[in-house]
Amino acid sequence: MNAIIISDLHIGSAYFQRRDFEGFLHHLAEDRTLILNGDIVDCPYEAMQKADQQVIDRLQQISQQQPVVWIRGNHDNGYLAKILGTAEVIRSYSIGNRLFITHGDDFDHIMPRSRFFIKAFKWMHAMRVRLGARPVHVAQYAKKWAALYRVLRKNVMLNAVDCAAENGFDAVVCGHTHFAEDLVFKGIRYINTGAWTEAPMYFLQVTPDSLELKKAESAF
Ligand SMILES: [Mn+2]
Repeated sequence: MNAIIISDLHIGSAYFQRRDFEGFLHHLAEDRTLILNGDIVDCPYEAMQKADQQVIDRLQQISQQQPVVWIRGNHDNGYLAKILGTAEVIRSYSIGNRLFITHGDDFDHIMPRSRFFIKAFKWMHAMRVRLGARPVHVAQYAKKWAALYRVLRKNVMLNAVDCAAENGFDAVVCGHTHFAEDLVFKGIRYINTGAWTEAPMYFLQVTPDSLELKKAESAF
């Protein structure tokens, strides 16, 4: 199977790298399955501006020509009904026992338990931007808090690896943390495809015998 896996586009967010993504779709080979691994839209309850809606329309169009799999992320909740019929919408997907694909919010046991802290953190970030700090996605700002961010990332990775091992997979790919990485832990390969809210953006190229995490710019 030939597939391209991407995650965390956050279409509708001010930080969605739309032009780059349009270029990426333009160069997408027709013989690939496109796997959208969660958080494809930023806010399912808000109307999108025209340019963002056009990206969704383009994805729908692509799904009529080649297989598109939409894996639900925590941000996509509530959006699913609008695209049913054109793309397959699921919670996880697997390619044989080679690769387990899921967004990663199910592996995140920290953020859902820290709602108050996260709310306060987002508020602080929004205030900083309002007061003139460089506007970046809140996840990009959170990376400055390196120790804290590492704990969140590691938690998702450890649970993902355990899940893959228990279910007999060689590798697991997630998004959710907005941090691209490719490592091996306890003999399981863990890949994270990062996010399209800050450069560089990444995609995972799946061929019958390889998994390769690549920078999006290499696809143009
Ligand atoms: Mn996300």
